[in-house]
Order: sequence, then structure tokens, then C-alpha cells
Amino acid sequence: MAGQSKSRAGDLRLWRNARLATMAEGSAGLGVVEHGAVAARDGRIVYAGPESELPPTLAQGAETVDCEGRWITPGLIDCHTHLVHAGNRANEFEMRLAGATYEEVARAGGGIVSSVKSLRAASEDDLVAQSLPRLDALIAEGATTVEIKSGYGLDLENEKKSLRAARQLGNQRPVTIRTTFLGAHALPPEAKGDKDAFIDLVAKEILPSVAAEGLADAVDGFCEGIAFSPDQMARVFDAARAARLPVKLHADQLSNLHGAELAARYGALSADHLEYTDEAGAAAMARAGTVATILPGAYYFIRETKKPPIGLFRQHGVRMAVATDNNPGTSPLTSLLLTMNMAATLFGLTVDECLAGVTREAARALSLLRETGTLEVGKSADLAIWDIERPAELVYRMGFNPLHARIWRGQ
Ligand code: DI6
Ligand code: FE
Repeated sequence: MAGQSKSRAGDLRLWRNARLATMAEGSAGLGVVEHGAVAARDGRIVYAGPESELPPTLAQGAETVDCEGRWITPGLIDCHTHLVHAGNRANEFEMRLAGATYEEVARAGGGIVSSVKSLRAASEDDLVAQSLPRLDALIAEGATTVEIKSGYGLDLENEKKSLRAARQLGNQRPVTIRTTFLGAHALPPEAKGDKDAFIDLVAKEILPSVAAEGLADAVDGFCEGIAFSPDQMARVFDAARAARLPVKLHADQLSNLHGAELAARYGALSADHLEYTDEAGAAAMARAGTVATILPGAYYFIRETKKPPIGLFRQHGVRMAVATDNNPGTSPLTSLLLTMNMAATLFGLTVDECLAGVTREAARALSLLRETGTLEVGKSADLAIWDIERPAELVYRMGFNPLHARIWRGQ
């Protein structure tokens, strides 16, 4: 049994003398507990609340950590990334700094298609090796769950390679990985401009095969003038429905094609970006319970000026998640802490909204709310322990990491 943990059945752990931001639904604000404790048995939370009310049976025999007054939040969740990719596009960044437009960059062989070329040339192991440092950067700031999309393969073999690489990342690190099939991301060169034929391929061949192998937990698409139309996306969503996979959508990022309404019509878990979403879109999302995933990194990096309609989301009661959108073209960002700062500074989200956005609401956007995202009994013991005096510090600082410890499934 060398190297095995000596845990007996009923392995009990206790974090005491802590301040908790439970993020529990229905509690005011962050669900703060000033003199709090969290107990976990076999990786599941069995208590989260005031230390004074901790049942004595949970205090006795537990492996105990004195948190010395530090704050505990749920482990952070990045619910929108394209983290599995090969190479980078720093060269395009330089071209843009020198004044080139996106079109010029694309004509020079850049854009998503250049990432497709790099990914197709990389082996699965190579992809894993190149992606690990990005995942490690998220983990180092307390992430315990990360969503990863395909979308740089754009054919059967390479989409599967991406999703397998994403699953492998989850085997190599103590983190929960959720995979999303993003076949309808861009048109590959071999499609020769025929978007409808490519959508057929995605909906009739690639998606069913990916689903049959259990490689994807959800299906996403890029609904945009430079990508696919709402009608084309609907064909992909019909195929997702037939495969019993939930959907998400890159919607209304650069123009208003009413992607938010399309997503809502299909009961999407989330619609993401949403800079150009209008009131009808926000209202439809509220009715459908579709989460609005806010991606300030992409907004910042491409110097977008139109902000997502945060006021409308609040007014209609749309839940908001916050994510990095880590990708080589429009958001080479691997920090959820900085992402929260951007969401607050650029879009005016409150500290409470930012923290909910990278915990509870991000879990909701991944259909994982019963499993993680808050400090509540029955959920996985995914915790982040912080060297801070108040939660606002997690949003306020830029480029500083106050993580003291990270617990995934109780370890
Ligand atoms: N929206 C984006 O901003 C990224 N993908 C997407 O659907 C861009 C991805 C890239 O440029 O590589
Ligand atoms: Fe994205």
C-alpha cells in the first residue's frame, strides 16, 4: 500500500477557524460565516457553517487544519476555455499592434485557421504537454473545475484528438474537466467556403461520433457573421438534442444575430460573450434559465467598445458567470482573478457578482451545480483558502495571487 493514503472508510477532514464565503443560494450576498468550519468525509462536504454549531462527532477523529482566520471560498470554476490548443498567435498580436486589421491578419494566414493548422500537426501527447502550463496557471489560483472546448480540429480525427487531450489533462491533474464539442467554430480550408456542407458534416457525422464515444459533455458553436448563422447553428443544436447533449453558444459577440434567443430556444446552459445582446435576448435567456457567461478578456484583448448589457441581465434576473475564454486569438488569459478584476472594472460587476460568476454561476453554466460551486452539504469538497482580509481583495488586485491552499475532492 506504499504511497496510498492511509484513509480508512469515513476519511474525515476538518478546516476550522476560517471565514467562509459559502456562495449558497438564498443566503445574502456571499453567504458569509465569520467563525466558520468546513468538514468533509470521503471528499464530500458534510458540514459548512458556524464552528460553534459543528456536531461533535465531526470534530472528533478528523484530520484538522487550523485556517488561522483565512477565508474559504468554493474552488474556482472556469466555465469557458479553449485551453487545448497548439502554438500561439503572438505574431498576429504584433501585426495588430503595427496597425494590421483582422482581415489583413487573416489574409496573411492568421486567425483561427492558423491555430487549426498547428493543432492538426500536433500529436495528442504534444497537445497535452502544451496545454498543461495553462491549466496549471488556473489551478495555481484556486481553480478546481475547468471547461475545455474543441474547435481547432474541425474534422473528425482532430476534434476527437482535442477532446481526448482535454480528458487526459483531467487525469494528469487534480481538477475536474468538462469537455465541450465546438465543431461549428470556423470553416476549415478543405470546406472551400461551403458553410452548409460543413455544418452537415458536423451535425451528421462528427457530433454523433463524438457523442457516441462519450468525449463531450456539451455542444457549443460560434454564431456570428464571420462564423455560422442562427439557422446553421440550429441544425447543430438539433443534432445535439438527438445525442442528448446540452448546448451552449458563442452569441452576439461582434454583432446582434439574436444568438441569445436561439440559445434560449434550445434551453442552452449558457450563452457567452453577449456584447450585442438586446432586451429581447436577455428576457428570453431569463425565461429559459440560460446563464450569461461574461468574457471580459476577449473584450479587452480585441479592444471591443460595446459592453454586454449587464443592466438588462440584472433587470431580467439572468444569472451571470465570468470566465477567461482562454484562447490563442482573442483572450490569451489564464487568470480567473484578473478576469474578475476586468469584469468589475470594465463592465461594473459587483464583487459579489464576480465571485458568484466564478463559483456558483459557473457551476450552473456547466450543469454542475449539484456537484460543486458552493460550500454546501453533499457537494464535492472543492475549496480555495485565501490569505486575504476581505473577499473584495480577490477582485481588486491585479497580478497578485493570495491563494494559500486548494482542496479538490477533499484532498
Ligand atoms: N470567439 C472568440 O472570440 C474565439 N472563438 C470564438 O468563438 C476566437 C478564437 C480564436 O481566434 O482562436
Ligand atoms: Fe470562446
